[in-house]
Amino acid sequence: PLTGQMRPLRASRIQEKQKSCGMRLVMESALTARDRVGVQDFVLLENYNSEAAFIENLRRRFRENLIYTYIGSVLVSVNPYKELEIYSKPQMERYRGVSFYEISPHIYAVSDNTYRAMRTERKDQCILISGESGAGKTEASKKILLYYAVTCPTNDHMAALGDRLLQSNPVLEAFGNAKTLRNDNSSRFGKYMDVQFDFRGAPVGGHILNYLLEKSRVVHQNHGERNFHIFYQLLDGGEDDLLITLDLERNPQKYQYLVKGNCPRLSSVSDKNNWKVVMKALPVIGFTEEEVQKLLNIIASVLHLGNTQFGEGEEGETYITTETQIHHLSKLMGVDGSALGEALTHKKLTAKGEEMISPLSFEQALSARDALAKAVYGRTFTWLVEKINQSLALKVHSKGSSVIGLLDIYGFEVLQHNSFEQFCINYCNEKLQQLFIELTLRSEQEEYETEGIAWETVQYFDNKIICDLIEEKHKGIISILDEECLRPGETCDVSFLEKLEDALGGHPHFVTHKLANGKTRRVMSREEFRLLHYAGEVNYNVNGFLDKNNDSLNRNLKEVMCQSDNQILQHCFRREEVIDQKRPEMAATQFKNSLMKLMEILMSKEPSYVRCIKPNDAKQPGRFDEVLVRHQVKYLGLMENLRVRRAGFAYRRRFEAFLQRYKPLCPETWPNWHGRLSDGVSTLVSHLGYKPEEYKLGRSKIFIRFPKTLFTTEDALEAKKPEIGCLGVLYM
Ligand code: AOV
Ligand code: MG
Repeated sequence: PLTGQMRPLRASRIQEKQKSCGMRLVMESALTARDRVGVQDFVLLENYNSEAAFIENLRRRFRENLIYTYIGSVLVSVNPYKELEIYSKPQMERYRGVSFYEISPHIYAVSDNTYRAMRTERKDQCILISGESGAGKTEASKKILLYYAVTCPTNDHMAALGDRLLQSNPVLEAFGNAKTLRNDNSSRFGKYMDVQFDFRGAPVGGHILNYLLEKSRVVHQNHGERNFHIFYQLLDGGEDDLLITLDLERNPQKYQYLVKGNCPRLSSVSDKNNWKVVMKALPVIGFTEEEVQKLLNIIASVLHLGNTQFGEGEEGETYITTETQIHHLSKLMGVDGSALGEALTHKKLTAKGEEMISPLSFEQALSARDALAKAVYGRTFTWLVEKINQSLALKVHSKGSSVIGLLDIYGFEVLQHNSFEQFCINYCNEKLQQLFIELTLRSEQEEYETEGIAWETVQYFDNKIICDLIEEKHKGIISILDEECLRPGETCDVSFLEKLEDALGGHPHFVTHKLANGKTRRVMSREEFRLLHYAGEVNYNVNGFLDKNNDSLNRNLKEVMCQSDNQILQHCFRREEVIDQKRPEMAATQFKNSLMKLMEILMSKEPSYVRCIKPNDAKQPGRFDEVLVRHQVKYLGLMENLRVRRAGFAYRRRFEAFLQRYKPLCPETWPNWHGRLSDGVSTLVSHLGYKPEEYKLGRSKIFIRFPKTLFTTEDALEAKKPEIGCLGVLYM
């Protein structure tokens, strides 16, 4: 029970702490402060089984701009959709070397704890950031990187590395992010970045793995969406002279590849400013002037390709109606114009050892043109990542180095019209959720085991069944898709759907218009299948699945491209590829294999989690849409996460830390305890009157079952040593 004397004391501590956190003053007593701002760690919620209490806690904190809350060591983050004054350098300093529980939750705390774990345990770490599109993953990953670049010691000859790490972001975002309906700066590729540290803890190298760029965006955008940022940046920010050499006009509406979404400008970002940022960043990462020029030539070529139009002759032959575009293309891509024109309207076949040229239909020519644009852009993006990797590569081999990996992928998304890309993106999110389930449950279980504490199982939804549905050999959706792509004869998207129905009809997570009794489900189109993902139901339209999975480019187009005198294109289109007749892996299988490798990488490291939540669909500050948040809390498995964490014990601390903090409360442990640590803790808690059911001693940690026990102890400490006690912090 709180005495009259203690209350104001505690409130003053809170005020002080809040002042130092730059937060608003709380004038009322501590209890109201807690009512107002909730608890900083969900394990301290009295009613931890209640979803309503969970959401109420999030809501209260969100209202007070406290966007971060823990579930044990997992950080839950709610996108504020406004700039908060919590990311400054002094804030970074506050988090350096400070333990989780001593200070309010923050992305910097996760960054710092991960860094210290890497240093002290000498084990590679990774930070996995998940959440749906627009929830704040990319922003979180940038803040982590910034924290390391600013706070870590620098290695003299590597001083510029932090800079290069940071500068790689705007470049990759310009080429790999775009405005979607969900997010004005949506990542359209997956990114895993390793930061390497030397034995002194200085960042000395980096490496990026990129995953499946959404290339289809180059040639088509849904209404209200844009192409990749770089196109608009170039048109808006490029100097007049530059645009003249690229034969470009400033108005994006002039370009077919930019008008589909009818959304040339963004209110939230300035393309012109971002152009400057990108142009400044490129040389920092080591791009030569010539490389930048070649890169921009390619970007301009893509726009010119989009404006290349075809006509249909009387005998069904296709010809190019925009010769000027071919002229521009020939100049910018450094290829032979007539060969390019020929390759855009004809295809080369080899039949019985003989080469034959056959004309393309109008439709085929359009899709050959789009395929070229996608290939050129996609491969240039890969080149860009390689180039950045060269610049970040570990220059001197350093002994005893360790790694922190950062994963920032595209979030789960459900659009009006979902296609192959959404299928891949959502599959990727399933895999990540699977990893979360395995690792959080496993590590929790392991902790109880190593500490010798009895454990109760918690029920949770395991999404392995959905992962299998998608990726299983021979039976999964990807296998069936590949088979259909390779099957000779007439295959089409609809025949693929039929194959899916035959193989997967009746699967609990797979639905089509066909009902089990042979009737049809009216609400579903005959071109769709629905997957019941962990995060919700998504209808996928099969149109384009085969083409996108095949991802092929006519051979004669490849031939033209590999003769280019643009070094980047030479690098992207290799002669060997034309000679080699072996079919490369299909897109979905490639993606699946790269995800498997990623899972292996992540499993070999010690994970930390950031779970991002999107508070509203309007991208607006201050709006907390409870229905939307509840849905995310549910599918992210946060309640289960909390239950697992609490399945016994709300709170745990290493003996030495516990003793150090509370030893003033017991004459036998104050000022110093000289015996075994566990005996010290034992002595201390029996003096405090802990009942046997309230706590357990493991091998190296004390586990406390109820938050109340800890609160009472903190109160006692506060009363005795107001300068030490900082329970207020537990409430923030
Ligand atoms: P995402 O990475 O999770 O979506 P972002 O990190 O791009 O989402 O966040 C979307 C937008 O929300 C940003 O552009 C910011 O305007 C705002 N935002 C996010 N986090 C913060 C923060 N901590 N402080 C202020 N504003 C923030 V996606 O890549 O679409 O899956 O695919
Ligand atoms: Mg993102």
